[in-house]
Amino acid sequence: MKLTGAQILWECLVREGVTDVFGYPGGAILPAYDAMLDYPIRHILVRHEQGATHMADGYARASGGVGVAIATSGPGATNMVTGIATAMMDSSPIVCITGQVGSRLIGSDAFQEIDITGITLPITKHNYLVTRAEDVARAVREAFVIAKSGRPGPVLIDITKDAQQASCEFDWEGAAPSVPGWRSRPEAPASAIAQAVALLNEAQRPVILAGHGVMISGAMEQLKALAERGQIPVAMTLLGIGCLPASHALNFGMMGMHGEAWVNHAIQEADLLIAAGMCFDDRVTGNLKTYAPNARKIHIEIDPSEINKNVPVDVALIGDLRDVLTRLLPSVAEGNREPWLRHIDSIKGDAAVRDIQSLPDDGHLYAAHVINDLWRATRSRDTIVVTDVGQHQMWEAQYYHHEAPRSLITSGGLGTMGFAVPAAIGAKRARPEADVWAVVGDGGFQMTMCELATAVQDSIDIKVAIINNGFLGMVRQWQEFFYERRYAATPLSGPDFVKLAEAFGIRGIGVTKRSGVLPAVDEARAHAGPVVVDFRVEQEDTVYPMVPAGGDLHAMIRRPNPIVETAADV
Ligand SMILES: Cc1cc2nc3c(=O)[nH]c(=O)nc-3n(C[C@H](O)[C@H](O)[C@H](O)COP(=O)(O)OP(=O)(O)OC[C@H]3O[C@@H](n4cnc5c(N)ncnc54)[C@H](O)[C@@H]3O)c2cc1C
Ligand SMILES: Cc1ncc(C[n+]2csc(CCOP(=O)(O)OP(=O)(O)O)c2C)c(N)n1
Ligand SMILES: [Mg+2]
Repeated sequence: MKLTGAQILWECLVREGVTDVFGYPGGAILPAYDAMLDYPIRHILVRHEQGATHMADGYARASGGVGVAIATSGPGATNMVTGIATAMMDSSPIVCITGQVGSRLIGSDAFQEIDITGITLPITKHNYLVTRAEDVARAVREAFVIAKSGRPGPVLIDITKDAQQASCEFDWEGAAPSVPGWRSRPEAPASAIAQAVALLNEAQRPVILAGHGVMISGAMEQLKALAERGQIPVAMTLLGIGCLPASHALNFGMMGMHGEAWVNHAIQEADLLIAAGMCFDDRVTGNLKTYAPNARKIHIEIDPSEINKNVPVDVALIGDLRDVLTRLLPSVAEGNREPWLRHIDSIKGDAAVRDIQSLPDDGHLYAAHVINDLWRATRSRDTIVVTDVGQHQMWEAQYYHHEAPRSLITSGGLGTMGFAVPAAIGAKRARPEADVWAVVGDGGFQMTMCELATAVQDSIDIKVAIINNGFLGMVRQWQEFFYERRYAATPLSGPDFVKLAEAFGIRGIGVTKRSGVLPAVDEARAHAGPVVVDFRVEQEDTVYPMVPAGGDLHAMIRRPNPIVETAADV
């Protein structure tokens, strides 16, 4: 069967199971757009190509599949860079397709010619420049294998205009992927498993550090079984949240810079850390020289380059987490670690009184209260929260208690402001039956709020909670602690978000009091179609605890007790 390169592209995408593509057209990708009309593909027209990549990313993270974004050459392609880097840092499988100028023009600085494979080389797992129709099918098939396999990540396929236009014989079988090494999943040797089991069984004060890899590998049951059999407390990274239900007795909460104080203390006092699908990010370890000084370390990880990268470990189990845990579990002895669990409970100490939740309603609206009430109002439903980056992101992690895997989607590694609204759109397309909330700061919202028009045009029913503190809050917090409250370029104005929502043709709700939070969430949920809720919160509230960057994990800045800082106090 003879097809054009453009037809082959869609033929292959459909065969890969793709139903939704997020994109924006232009000259160099026009042949592909023209051919698209003949295929069962839902194209979601974004307002900026960065949005397309975040939507593909949100789609991938919500579904566990691969998200697809498409753009034209030149500025279309360069606008994708931030979203590709975001996906790379968080191991999210997306395939980005870009048009390129005609192959004979390459290197001539042609109109909208840019070397996007060169630009994205360090931020993709792999990329392709396809200059012949004959090579389209193989590139697409390989791209899906590479994006999904091993440690997932983004792949870019740049297709010249003439390769899209030319015709050739379409041969799906003949284009079977030949990616050296992709079939060989690393497998931890039995001797290493035995070593790990020995460490586990003799440990008195073990802590499991559960990360994003638990979700990627689908090892939630195995992780729970390990924790329960060994009676081992589980701490999570930001990206690991949801891998064990928040209500599980052995789930102790988030670790790291804004993690729970008792979790960080437990890590520092532990005699064994079992790192499961997490990469010892600097937000997690703080000062490496003083990190978990008494602990032996087991690292279960699919990417060998992560082993000993930041934290030297005693036993490395390189392989898929679910496989490794399945092999390990039968030899793990039933643990009785009552004294250790009680000890961690005891170091919770004054955390409760320092918790902003414990303070009486003083008429101010705190972001933590908003998030906690959002959780209360949505917990009984299948809800995905997609956050942006900043203080609100940390409060979400602390005060929204996630029970299900993939129910929190957030940009951790790159920390990309502007992520939430488009990623929420992608998540909603992947899981239409779920309620999807974007929790976003007033800064990040203003970076990609144009995508509200996408939600309207394509009837994508997301709810947006703006945590509006009139500041680039997280940067303001750093200025408060480390720059003597010199607020350089962090006070932030914005439009009237309620009126803005109305201008987009969607429901806008403003909230200034705690008593207004639950009714607003209920109203938003009951409304069919996108809603923006503008929560006007305390301007100078601070995320506690905080480990200063590079500081010792146990030396956290704690919320002064008993206090709440308000703008009126300072
Ligand atoms: C403002 C801000 C503050 C932050 N504060 C914190 C904080 O306080 N605490 C915190 O935890 N994070 C925090 N983060 C996030 C932090 O920067 C990292 O993104 C996060 O800690 C990474 O989590 P992870 O290692 O679980 O995930 P990833 O970085 O996604 O790593 C996952 C690991 O799992 C491995 N893996 C993938 N698939 C498999 C498999 N099948 N089997 C085995 N292994 C696999 C991967 O190779 C990778 O090494 C913050 C981010 C921001 C923006
Ligand atoms: C694209 C981008 N630019 C800059 C930053 C640095 N940064 C991190 S948090 C933050 C402030 C975010 O402000 P806002 O969106 O209002 O959220 P808040 O912290 O107030 O909750 C900034 C500027 C970033 N993470 N991403
Ligand atoms: Mg803000």
